[in-house]
Amino acid sequence: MAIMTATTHAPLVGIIMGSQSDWSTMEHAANTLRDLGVSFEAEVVSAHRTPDKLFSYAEAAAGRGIQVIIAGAGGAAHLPGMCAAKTVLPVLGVPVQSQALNGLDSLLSIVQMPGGVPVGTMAIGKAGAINAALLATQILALHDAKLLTAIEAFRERQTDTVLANPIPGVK
Ligand code: RP5
Repeated sequence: MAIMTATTHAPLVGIIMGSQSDWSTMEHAANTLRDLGVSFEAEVVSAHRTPDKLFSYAEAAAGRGIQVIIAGAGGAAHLPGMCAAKTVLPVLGVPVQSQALNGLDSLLSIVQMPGGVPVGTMAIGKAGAINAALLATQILALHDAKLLTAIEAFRERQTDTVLANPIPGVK
């Protein structure tokens, strides 16, 4: 079942994750896309528990109009790599912070793809989820002036916030 967070327009970005337990990380990607005005869908698709669903999702994504896939997983995180193996859409992998090894297992599982099947690997956890959404938007913005403006405005706000609060702990 899809997590009920998808935007109403035809989704350009597909967010998938290995488990419901990944949502507390991956919702940061969803929130960032929503703030930037990017249409997306979000769904649990597990490489290990629902492998057939993963194959059908990855095979059908481009035909449904998805342009970038963000895949988050933790532990033995095969989801981004297997998804990338079944589609030529860009796949951005988000290593979810695992309890046992703090996400180092997730990071190494996702980043060490064999030559020939790339996954754009983000940072572990929340920062990675946010950056996956920003990078997906930047990819879409190559052919979408509205999204380019949204990214430029985001950067400007970010810079202004830092410059307006130069002393740590004082707002
Ligand atoms: C991975 O196993 C998921 O991506 C998740 O990060 C991890 C643990 O899943 P649960 O046992 O919490 O469902 O496949």
